[in-house]
Amino acid sequence: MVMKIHDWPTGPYPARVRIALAEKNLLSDVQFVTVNLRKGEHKKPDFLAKNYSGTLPVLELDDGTFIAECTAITEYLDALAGPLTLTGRTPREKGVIHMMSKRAELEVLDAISVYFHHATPGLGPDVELYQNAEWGLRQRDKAVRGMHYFDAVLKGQPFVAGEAFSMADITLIGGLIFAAIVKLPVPADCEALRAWYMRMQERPSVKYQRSLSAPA
Ligand code: GTS
Repeated sequence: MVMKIHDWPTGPYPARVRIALAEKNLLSDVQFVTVNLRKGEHKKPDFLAKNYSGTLPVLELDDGTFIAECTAITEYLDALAGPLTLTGRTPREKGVIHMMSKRAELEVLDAISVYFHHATPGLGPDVELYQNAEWGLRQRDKAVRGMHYFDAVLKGQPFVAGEAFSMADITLIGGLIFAAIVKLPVPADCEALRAWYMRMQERPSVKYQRSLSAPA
């Protein structure tokens, strides 16, 4: 079975799927196909036919099914190569992991993405056809508040969703990868968040992802 990942190698969202693939030992089962974001290839009809939202990454199965959205892709990969190590085994684990991952998206990763697209040059004038800098700056401030929230969470537990590494950690790692790209520092007083991120960087899956990284 060969799966394809439509991908932008240095992007923070694709990073989430690369980390999940490495965690599940599935890297040798996928073929990466680069879609050039800076050239706007993700907004062209060819690609929109694969993912209506015009975003990366997208997983393509060998039966022609396309799965977009990092959370959905991670859930698929986790179920494909069990045991379920990323998305929870019990109903309680599943609920908490999904909630915390969504919160990491809403409060940090997606907020930084809006900041990038609206209040910085983003992907350049050919791709960024509408920008609203005020909205972008508000989202940057939201992301900083989100970092403080996760700092408080991580003062009380070792991982974002509790006692074990999960998809929620991967999502927040994506947020901090994006923060580094846009040069938004993790506040100095977020000591628990910083310590958690240092620990995350010791994981082989994150080391592998970092070995690919260069500014997006
Ligand atoms: N909700 C989507 C997901 O979780 O997969 C968001 C995906 C997303 O925004 N991906 C970025 C994208 O396609 C890729 S990257 O910024 O991480 O490289 N951005 C292009 C755009 O025009 O929004």
